[in-house]
Amino acid sequence: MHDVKKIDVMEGILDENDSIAARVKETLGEKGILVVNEMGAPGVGKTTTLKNIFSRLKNVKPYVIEGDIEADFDTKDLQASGVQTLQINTYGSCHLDAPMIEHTVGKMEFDEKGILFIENIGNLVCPAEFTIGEHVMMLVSTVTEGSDKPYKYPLAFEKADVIILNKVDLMPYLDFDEEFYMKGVRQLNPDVPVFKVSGRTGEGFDEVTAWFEKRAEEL
Ligand SMILES: Nc1nc2c(ncn2[C@@H]2O[C@H](COP(=O)(O)OP(=O)(O)OP(=O)(O)O)[C@@H](O)[C@H]2O)c(=O)[nH]1
Ligand SMILES: [Mg+2]
Repeated sequence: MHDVKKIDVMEGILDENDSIAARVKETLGEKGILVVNEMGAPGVGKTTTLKNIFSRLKNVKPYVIEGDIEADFDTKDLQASGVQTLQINTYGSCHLDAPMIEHTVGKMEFDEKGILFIENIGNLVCPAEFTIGEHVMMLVSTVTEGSDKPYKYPLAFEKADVIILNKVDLMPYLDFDEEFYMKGVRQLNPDVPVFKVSGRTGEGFDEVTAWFEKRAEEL
């Protein structure tokens, strides 16, 4: 016979994560830095979304932390455009956590008020479960994923403060059912703003950028 003891470890780990996240949020908020946790499945256009926002930001300085399991293509891409970008590689973990962010933030130089965009690991499940110190949870979703995603992956849609529906330039070639998609979104998150955009044509990004500038001003 084996003695089986149940040890509730998850709760302790999540408590620790949440208290560090609260510290990150408060410290950066006091410096005038709005923290954005950008989530979305692999390839939905998270980096493309950042580039479209950055080329339109007028009064607010962008900063970036890039999360990837491996490699640093997106970081090099954003650094080339002059944006201070630091890389986190998790080498396996499917999400970023608050200790990783606090450590990386400690290496950054915030010389002006602005917005820190944290591109989370490409994944529609795990990142939604961990707060990392964000003021704003941004979900990037796309018409190429299919219109049933809010129903299948509800947590990310429920937690989002803003949803970007990307790749609308591809709508004519797909069977994306916008009404069904929006019904699913509204069931979970009645008031969340949803911006229809194309990272390819730039459509919709003036409105997205204005939304973020307003949030940064309100901080
Ligand atoms: N047609 C079209 N292609 C797009 C659009 N946005 C992004 N793409 C393409 O989609 C691919 C993935 O875009 P990324 O911005 O790298 O996506 P990501 O979510 O950052 O990807 P990971 O970081 O690997 O998870 C690239 O080939 C982009 O050029 C869009 O609005 N329309
Ligand atoms: Mg990317």
